[in-house]
Amino acid sequence: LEKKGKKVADIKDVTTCEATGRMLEKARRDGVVVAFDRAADMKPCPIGAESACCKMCYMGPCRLNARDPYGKVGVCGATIDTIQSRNLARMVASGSAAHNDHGMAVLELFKGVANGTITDYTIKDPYRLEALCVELGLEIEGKTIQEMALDLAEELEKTYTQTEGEIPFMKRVPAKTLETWRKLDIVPRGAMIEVMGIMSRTHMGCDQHYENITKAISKTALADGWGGSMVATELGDIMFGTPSPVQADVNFGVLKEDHVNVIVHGHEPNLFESMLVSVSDPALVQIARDKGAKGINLVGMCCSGAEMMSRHGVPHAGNFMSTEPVLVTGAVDAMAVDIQCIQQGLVKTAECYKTHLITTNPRCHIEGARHIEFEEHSPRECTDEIVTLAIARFANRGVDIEIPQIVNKGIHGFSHEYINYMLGGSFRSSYAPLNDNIINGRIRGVAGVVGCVNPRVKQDWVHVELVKELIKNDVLVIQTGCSQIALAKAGLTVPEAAHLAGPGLREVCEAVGMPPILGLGSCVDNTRILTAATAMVNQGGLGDCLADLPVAGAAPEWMSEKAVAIGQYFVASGVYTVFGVGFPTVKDTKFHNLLFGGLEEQGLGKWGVTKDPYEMAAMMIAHIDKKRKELGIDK
Ligand code: SF4
Ligand code: MSK
Repeated sequence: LEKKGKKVADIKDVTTCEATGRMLEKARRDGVVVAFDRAADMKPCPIGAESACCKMCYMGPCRLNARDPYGKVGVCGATIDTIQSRNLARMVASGSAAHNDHGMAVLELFKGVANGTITDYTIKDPYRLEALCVELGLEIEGKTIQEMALDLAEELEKTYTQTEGEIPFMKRVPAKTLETWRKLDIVPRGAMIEVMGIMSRTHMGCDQHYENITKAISKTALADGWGGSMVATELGDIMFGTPSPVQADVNFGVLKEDHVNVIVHGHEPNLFESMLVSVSDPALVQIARDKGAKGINLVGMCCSGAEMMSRHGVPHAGNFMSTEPVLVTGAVDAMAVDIQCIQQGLVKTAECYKTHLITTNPRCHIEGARHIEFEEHSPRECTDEIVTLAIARFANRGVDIEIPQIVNKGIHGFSHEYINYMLGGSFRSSYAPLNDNIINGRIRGVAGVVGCVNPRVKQDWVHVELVKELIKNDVLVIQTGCSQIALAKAGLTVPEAAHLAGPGLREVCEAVGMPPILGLGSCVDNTRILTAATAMVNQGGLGDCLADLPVAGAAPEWMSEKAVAIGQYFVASGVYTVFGVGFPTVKDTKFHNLLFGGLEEQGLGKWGVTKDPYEMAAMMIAHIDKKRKELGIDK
């Protein structure tokens, strides 16, 4: 790039991940360009960054002036508030659609397992199945596991297809929160109709009142968090097992030069579960050995990696921004991808290092990548073929291998059920219960720190600094997705990290033997945070709705539309949610003020934004303290 007069990333400014940094240096030497370099060469459009442009029709695109937002309107007369609310609505629709599409695929898989047409997966947690049936009001008396599963599948399908009424998981929502949603008319009917509704109302010349559009935004986001994502988490646990704490290795050092290395990257657990079976197949292992390998090494990345690490302790190589640099090691024999957060740039990087990049999902083909379709009725056909390709590449690598020998050990897999159990079986029992510890002030509050990494900020740095600051101030941190991996790489997902916590939190962590940072799984598993928060309300002593809780959320390095949908479902659920990097609105406009304050006045949560991790922590802690004061537990 430099030779062509283009800007390149200064490595020390773009990542705090040492392994990623070393591979960026190698990429330079090898003449390979990755996303950090493309970001340095691609200045974000300042008008788009603040969502002051509209391309909803071809009378435009229309650009407004973010410095004088009310000085101009679009050709049709659309104001800045209409334009930005429509834009955000479409981001939420896309993010919610992505999670719901994923959740629907998990439901289809579950149906196949229940009716016996899919035989490669089973129901691993029948107790969880039964408990969920009871929670959703389904009759279980005298029913077999299969009958319960079929009833549950039929009920949960409404999450997507229902066109009137309320989605099934509204039965989980605390009564007062649900009452607020009903009053505001933001209870989702079904994901499909809510996503369709957004696409329809944001068409040129339709909904042009930012307040009405904001209602649709909340509804569609809630159809994600309490809808498709929640279904994916619950059914994933029923089929593949509910996570409980497990030790796992994280970082590039999990790759092994003398093994065939297979990486799975994406979001769907079924590809990964079947790959786990393929890499353990004695026949395939023998072929690998015959080719000179010591074995086959399966490693995860991004969110399906976080899910498998949390559930089974499968090693994890790194988060989203490390997916290209990991290929620069030359040690990856195959990278199998499914859906979401798969950068197209992987194709070229994989080509440079002769790695097989294989797409597996009908919804995600990439030009230049080999496609081997994954089919649930015969999943091993796909995963065995990928392993076979990886073995062949191992036998014939022909590239320099350089693996940064960095491995961080950590404890992951804190499902909400386990947090409940770990803290005393009930949040208000006498042994270190979470609610009691919040009420007595040892734990100041709870923060969900989640979300992506983004080359517009230094990789992992905002996550790590924010979390350190929170735990130092006695705030228990729960995590998912790429953020969880950032903290794991910083070595903080271990009980010994309690020494970095404030005195109260440290005491609780030491009594229970837990880290001050609890990793829950993938970004879809943010629903575990909603469920844990619901349990806190139900166990009493901390108010009677989610908005009363001394909790806050953050996505310090967000980048995806899914992150916006997640942020909005937390805000609509009553949680103060702070984004780093930036936020796609123009400050001090009516729409911005509604999101950043008005929604809270309606009984929901609100948004916040800052790039600075210390300011972010201060904002979250101030909110937690405000809630403690309102609850009368600030002494
Ligand atoms: Fe411009 Fe209105 Fe068309 Fe948007 S909908 S591009 S503001 S004319
Ligand atoms: S993968 S959405 S970069 S968390 Fe879920 Fe990571 Fe964000 Fe993708």
